Parts: sequence; structure tokens; C-alpha cells
Amino acid sequence: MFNRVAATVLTVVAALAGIAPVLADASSYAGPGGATGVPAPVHGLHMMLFWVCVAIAVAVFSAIIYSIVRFRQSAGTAPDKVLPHSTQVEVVWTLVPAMILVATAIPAARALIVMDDTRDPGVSVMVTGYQWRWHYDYLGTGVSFYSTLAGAPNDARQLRSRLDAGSVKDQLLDVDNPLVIPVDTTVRLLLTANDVIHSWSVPDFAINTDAVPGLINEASFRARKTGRFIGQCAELCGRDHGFMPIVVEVLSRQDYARWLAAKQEAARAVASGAAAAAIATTAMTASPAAASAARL
Ligand SMILES: [Cu+2]
Repeated sequence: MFNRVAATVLTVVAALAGIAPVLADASSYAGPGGATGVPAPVHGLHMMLFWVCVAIAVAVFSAIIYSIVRFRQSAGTAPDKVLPHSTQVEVVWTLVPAMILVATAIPAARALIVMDDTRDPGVSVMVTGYQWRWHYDYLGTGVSFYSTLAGAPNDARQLRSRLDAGSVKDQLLDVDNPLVIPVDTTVRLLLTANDVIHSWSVPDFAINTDAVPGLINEASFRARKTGRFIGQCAELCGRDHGFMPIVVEVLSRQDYARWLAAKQEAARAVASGAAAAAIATTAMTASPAAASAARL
């Protein structure tokens, strides 16, 4: 009996050793074609682990069902005295799960390394979570803005608004100022928060990274196609946690350059307007003093 079990388990071990490289390669499966290069390894890893779990479940439940039927008491089976206290069996059924974990850890580590690679970004954005909105600061460009729930969804969510929330497009999933990024460009996000812990989560980019006050977390992704991608805050952050969605607009590189230039122009206009207003205020407050000084 024991020899048969040991032979079966050893066969499984040998098979696992043989499929380890296959498992490692499985993570390179292209996936369903998400918006970024990251979901491909993430999706591949998920599917590979799914099939490993299926194989384990089939093996374990088959053994359980076979044992229940084959060795049932009514068939006259005597309790086995070898298997329950067998050191060899203990060693084997410790080694097999350990080997499965090692075999799956290799592609998992590979996917994590790809996700955490923030070198040579084309665009770096500081993302700050607030109760209850996001702030995006395009580092080194002078462009920064808040991104809050868009007007129509915000109106419709109000108590007794009399607006039909069902008729609002992207209800609770639309913002006034989306995060705009170029396609085929590595985007590095530096995430933090100004009050409580939030989480910047966009499934299409396989990003779900906490934004923690006093800490800066990093994430990076590379959009493979243009379009509009939606996410939400994924960390319970207070009363309006459900009202701080994320919208990422992926533009072609030319469109992004135009968008950035327009934003920079607007930022310069605001800055020069503020400077002119400050000069005027200073002149107005200074003139009475100058007048009284002249009188003395
Ligand atoms: Cu939040």
C-alpha cells in the first residue's frame, strides 16, 4: 500500500519538476490585451495559478473520493496502520507543496519585477489623495490640477436631487479633469495622500497602490492603446470614499504634447495673472503709506 502511494507521489514530484519551466513560461502568456504591458504578465500569472489550483483540487478530491469509496468500512476495510505515522509520507507531502510553491514563485516574482520597474519614465506624475479627490502634479512641467467627481454624477448623487442617476453617463465614474498620459510611454506614478490612506486603483493598468500620508509609493505602467480607462479609490477613506473615481485618458504622443503645451500655457497665464494682481495689491496697500510718508 505504502509503496504504491510513495510511487504515485514521487511521480507527481517528477512531473512537477518537469513542468516548472513550463509554469515559468506560462506567465508570458499575452493575456486578453489590456491597456498596458503589465496586465499581460499579471493575467498570465493569474491563469497559470488558476490551472495549478484546478490540478491540485482534482488530485486531492479524486484521492478523497477514491478513498471514501474504496476503503469504506462497509466493504470490510481495516484501518491502515502504516500511512498515518509514516515519516516518508510526511516528507513527501511536505516536499510536494513546497515544490509547487517554488515553481509558482518564479513567474510570480518575474511579474512583480516587471510591475515595480520604474526606470526611465517618459512621464512622472505625483498623485496625491485627498478627502475626496485626487491631485495630479506632472513633475517638471509646471502642470498640476485636482480631479474630482464630474458635475452631473455629483449633482445626481445629492439627496433629493430629483435627478435620475440611471440616466447619467458613467454615474460616479466620471471626473472633471482626467489624468492624461501618452500612449507607449512609461508612466511613473509617485503616490501619497494628504489626509488619510487612499488607494489609486485602475484595473486596466493592474495598479492598486496605496496612497499613504507621509509615504511615497511608486507604480509604473505603459499604456498600449489610446482610450479612456476608469478606476476608483480602493481604500475606505471616509464618507465620500465612493465619490472619488479615477479616469485616465490615454492620448497619442502628438495629442499629449499638444494637451501638455495648452496646460502649460494656461498655467503660465494664471501665474502671470496672479503676479499682476499681487503687484496691483502691493501698489494699492503701499500708496497710502507712501502718501503719508510724503506728508511727513
Ligand atoms: Cu479615497
